[in-house]
Amino acid sequence: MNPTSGSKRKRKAVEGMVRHIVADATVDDIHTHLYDPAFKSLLSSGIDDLLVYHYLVAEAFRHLTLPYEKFWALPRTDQAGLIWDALFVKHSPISEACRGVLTTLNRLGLDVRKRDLTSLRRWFARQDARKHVTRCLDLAKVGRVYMTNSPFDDEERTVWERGFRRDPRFVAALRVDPLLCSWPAASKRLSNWGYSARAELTSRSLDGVRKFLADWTRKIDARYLMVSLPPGFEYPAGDSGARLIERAVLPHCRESGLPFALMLGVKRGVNPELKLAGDGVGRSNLASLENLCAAHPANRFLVTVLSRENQHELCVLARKFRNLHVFGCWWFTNIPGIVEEMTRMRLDLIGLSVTPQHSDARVLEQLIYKWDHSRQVIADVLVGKYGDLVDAGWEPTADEIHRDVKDLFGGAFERFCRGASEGNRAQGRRLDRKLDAAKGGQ
Ligand code: RAT
Ligand code: ZN
Repeated sequence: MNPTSGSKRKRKAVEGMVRHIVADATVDDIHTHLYDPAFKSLLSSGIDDLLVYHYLVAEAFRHLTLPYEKFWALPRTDQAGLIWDALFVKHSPISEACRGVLTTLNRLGLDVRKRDLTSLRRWFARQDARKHVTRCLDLAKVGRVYMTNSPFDDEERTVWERGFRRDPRFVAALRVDPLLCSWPAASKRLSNWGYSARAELTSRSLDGVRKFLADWTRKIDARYLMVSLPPGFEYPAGDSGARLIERAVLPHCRESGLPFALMLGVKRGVNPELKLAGDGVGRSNLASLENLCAAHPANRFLVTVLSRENQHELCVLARKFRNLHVFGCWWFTNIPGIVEEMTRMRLDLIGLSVTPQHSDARVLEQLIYKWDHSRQVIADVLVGKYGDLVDAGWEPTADEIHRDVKDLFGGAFERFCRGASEGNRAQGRRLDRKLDAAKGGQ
């Protein structure tokens, strides 16, 4: 069907509205590695941190010839200098992560044409730390930043234990990877902290883990629990990870009314010499996620998957299970072509009950480019979607588009999380009584 000139005009008008609304909307960034400014140096910021971002480290080593250990032994400024030289001076910075540095500097009002690292450093050194945080959040139009908080990180734990005045823009998420991925070592740490945990997963150990999770959820006011898991993750299974999920993490989530976020498909340490930059990707077996969602209807799962090949299956699962909320284009999928493909697929299959993006920012200023670039792609996709509605005779109003974009930028996530705390506690308690009865019979 050929669009008439009237419908072409309407499409144009809708396009203008959509672009404007998406560009202006405040977003809640539901997964980052940023910290409340009270954590001081744990909140990375500045040109050297922007350059020594593990996404760029991996790219720079495509060109660098020095041994890995020599690179890591260098001071951070020298590492940054090498990356700058390899990726910005000797070659054009066209990869997504390189382009991100330029977008960021440009939006901060710096002249990137000069290619002058020293003057960039001088500019960052002059910034007032607190004001700079606000400026970056404002430029990115980010309302709330979800941190990734690990009690297993000694530096971070010390700050929580000391206590500090919270910045309400930074909210917490409790990261539990060491518990689920390296239980024997984690059990020792729990035991040193006074919890009844031993390498054998006895009822006492499980109680210790539940107590640990409850204490830390309360201490940091966690909004969800989270883990990233390798492609080989299986559920149900007899290993400690699967058992801890079933017997400690999920009961705790039901009890506290919090969702459990699963980030699936990371192969840790494919090249350990690259440190943080050495992780890879593998296709996950989403039958395990299906089993989790089906077996635990009183739990809610926030899920993102790293492999492009898993994306379609994940959307189909979300159509089957309303206790599953899909979020973000994670890490290697956070490149414009794939973000576009995934966003389109998600809107086609699950409509607006999704959170299309999170930033995964590790350096404060990255919020600016990650959200600039994502907004562009999300707007492009939405322009097409609303345009199709216009062709079908439906005229979306500005209010409706505002409402929808708000949902995509944190509203749907908020509602999903609220559902985890409201509707499911009673059902959760019933289930827990059953589990306890079963445990008693063992
Ligand atoms: O995207 C990243 O920065 C990765 O290094 C990971 O941290 C990943 O996002 C994760 O949370 O495991
Ligand atoms: Zn992350």
